[in-house]
Amino acid sequence: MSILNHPPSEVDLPALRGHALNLRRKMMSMATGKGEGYIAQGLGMADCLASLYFHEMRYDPQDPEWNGRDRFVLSTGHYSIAMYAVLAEAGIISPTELASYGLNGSRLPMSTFDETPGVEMVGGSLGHGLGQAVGMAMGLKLDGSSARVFCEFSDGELQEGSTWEAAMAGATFKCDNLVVMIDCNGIQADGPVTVKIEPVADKMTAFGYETVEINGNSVEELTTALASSRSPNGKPKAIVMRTTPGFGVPTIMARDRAHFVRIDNSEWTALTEELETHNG
Ligand SMILES: Cc1ncc(C[n+]2csc(CCOP(=O)(O)OP(=O)(O)O)c2C)c(N)n1
Ligand SMILES: [Mg+2]
Repeated sequence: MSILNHPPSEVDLPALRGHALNLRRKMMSMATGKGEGYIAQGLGMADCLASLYFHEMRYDPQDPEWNGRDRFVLSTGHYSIAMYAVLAEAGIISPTELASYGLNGSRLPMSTFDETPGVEMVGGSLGHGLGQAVGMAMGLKLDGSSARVFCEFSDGELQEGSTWEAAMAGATFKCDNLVVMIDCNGIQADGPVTVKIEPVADKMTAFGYETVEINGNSVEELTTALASSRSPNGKPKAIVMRTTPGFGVPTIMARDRAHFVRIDNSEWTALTEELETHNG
């Protein structure tokens, strides 16, 4: 059995940046011709996913159900484009399958479904990822497993009571095998986050989490934060990630309303070139 990245080796930042660029390339190609979609969030999450799947997490691409695997719980099902890109980059699904993203009958629907290999929960209804992740973390501990649970959720989901209930449970039940990664990208559906959620880091600390706040588009800061999340000290960990929607493609970064971007077929070639020029 090939077990990746355990214990994590020395950080190879250029390799991680290379993976993040590959993820962005895959996402751009999946989004091309779709006309509209969640490309901006996907591009914003690429560095986080590269750091998790190519440095921090333990899993077996040949056996995605392997019980000893670390779990990655993507709470924001609409970020599926990023999830599929990393599953292909990690060898859990085939890169050729990415062409079926969002098509009828595909295993890669626009919002995640747990029958897709490597996907841990059904997405779509927001505010449920952390509750499920806490349950997984508790179950793994009861089983005596050393596997960990990494749970992404969003700033928009910080406006949902279920997220805070789950956060309290994670601390109450001493889930030190749980790392929450909060994607604070500053937007929700129609524009900027509406209900005041700040200061996110202070709130997570008050809820019993060992918390750091970082630039979520820096693999250096991400891997440092992940390294500090490993201690089995009875506390769950929180990484507050400040990310920029569209990161890597300046024209998408400059979009005012980036939640569900509309892009003409004629624009994709230039945008894909921008990714290469900006990151090459
Ligand atoms: C429970 C629930 N309420 C509303 C929606 C509709 N919805 C889909 S995405 C979204 C935006 C939520 O904000 P965030 O998760 O921060 O997403 P971002 O805009 O950053 O992609 C909303 C309200 C939903 N999917 N689930
Ligand atoms: Mg958001």
